Amino acid sequence: MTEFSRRTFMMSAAALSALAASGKVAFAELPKLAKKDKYKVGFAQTESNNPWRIAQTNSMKEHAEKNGYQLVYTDAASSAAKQVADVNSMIAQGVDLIFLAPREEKPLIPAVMAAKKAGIPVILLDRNVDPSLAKPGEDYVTFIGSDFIQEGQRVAEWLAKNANGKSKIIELEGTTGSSPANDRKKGFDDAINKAGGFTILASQTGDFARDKGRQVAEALLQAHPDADIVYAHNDEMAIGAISAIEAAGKVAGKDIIVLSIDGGKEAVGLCAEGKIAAVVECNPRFGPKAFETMARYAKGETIEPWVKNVDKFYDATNAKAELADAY
Ligand code: GYE
Repeated sequence: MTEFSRRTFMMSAAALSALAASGKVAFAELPKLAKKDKYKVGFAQTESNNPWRIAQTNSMKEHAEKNGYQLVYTDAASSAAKQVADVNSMIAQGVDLIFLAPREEKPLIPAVMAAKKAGIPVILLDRNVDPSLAKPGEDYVTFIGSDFIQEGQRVAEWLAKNANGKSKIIELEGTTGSSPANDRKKGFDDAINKAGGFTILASQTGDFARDKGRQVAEALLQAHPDADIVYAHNDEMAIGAISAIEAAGKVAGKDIIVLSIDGGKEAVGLCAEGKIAAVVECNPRFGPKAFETMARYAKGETIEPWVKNVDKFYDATNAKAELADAY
């Protein structure tokens, strides 16, 4: 070793260990994806307890098949711990790339990092991870999904224009610690506070699930009999809330305005019937974009940090006409 290269080596070794000690730097680069005709691809799903998830899974399976790729599919059955184990098993099976729908923002970080360490690129689908703990372009390729803050904002802005004197809100939050629950709350709450004249009486998680949403809505409607608006972070909880509203002897769409996000067929149908006032779509058909993004990455393209999905909006003005196209 020349004196110069020896010094450079020692300096960089010292600098690297200092950075490592600070915990701020990951050593490995974002894994690349080799060009192949056929791939073995993982899709780590969170759960299958609602039409949105089922539509997403079907879309992924359909497009894997179209490409002739082998799909290793797992269902974490609503457990972040199982989802981490699912990703580890995909790594052990030597998949070429992992599509991951991280159930919660923080608990799935170890899975993202384990794949990176194993040299397997990860594309996040539909939910994000904590941006302070893992980054697109460094730790995973990109996040494909909707703008959840904007979804919450769109609901709030619609409400500010169409509340007709109603003002007391019960909010049913999605899965605690998930990016759509965090962001749909932030987008809505900030916009509703900005609009002024509204009160959020209570805000509680219904875990994105129909029956949990029904139970929580029932308890909150009892505790707050003056509530006249229910904002649910997804269709399943909105539909659960309608059962709770009817059980309380009230009429959804008349006594209580119900607002939702997802835009599945059942909810758009309820919107056409007037029981749900407005729904922001959250498009679950990920297959085309997921596999197209993967192909771009395999070609060596630098992928933008966020591949955004575009969402529709349904209310009384278009729900009937749009019903046939809703998933
Ligand atoms: O709104 C919900 C699902 O992560 C965007 O998760 C997704 C959400 C969707 O369970 O219905």
